[in-house]
Amino acid sequence: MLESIEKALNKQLNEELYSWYLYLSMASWFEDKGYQGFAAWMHAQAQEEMIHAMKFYHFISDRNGRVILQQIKTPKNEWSSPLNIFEESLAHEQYITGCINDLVTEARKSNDHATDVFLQWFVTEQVEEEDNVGTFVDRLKMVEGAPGGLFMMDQEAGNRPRRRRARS
Ligand code: OFO
Repeated sequence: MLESIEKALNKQLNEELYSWYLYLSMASWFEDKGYQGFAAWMHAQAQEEMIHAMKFYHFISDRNGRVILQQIKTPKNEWSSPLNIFEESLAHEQYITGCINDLVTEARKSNDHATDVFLQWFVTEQVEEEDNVGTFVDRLKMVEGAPGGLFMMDQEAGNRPRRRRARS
């Protein structure tokens, strides 16, 4: 594996670890405010991010690369509302989609087909990641100013089975 690709994959591993950290921080905000359903949803999301990180870890290793762990930046810990959190999650997922797309471009430029194929799982995953969070944003906007609606959404978030679990 080219050194530039190895470096870029290590960087993405760090991004995934940061995603895990960010969603854990969001889960803790929800717990603190009494939104147990949203907190459970965020915990599940955080777990998925750790799975993403480990996919990068194993791939780098399997290709005889070296995993170099870097510092994980401190995530934010205060938000103004559940809608604010989900809007920021959506922005974060859009950022991650951009990172994955850039990686694909780099792998193709380097003729690294194995990395390209590996990344395709993430390309598909990001469609779902953005869709899941985007749906929350739309629905939270609908119930803005209606505590009953927010309460129901929180309950629902706690009960909803996560689609992705089966294929991680
Ligand atoms: Fe949220 O998909 Fe990985 O980072």
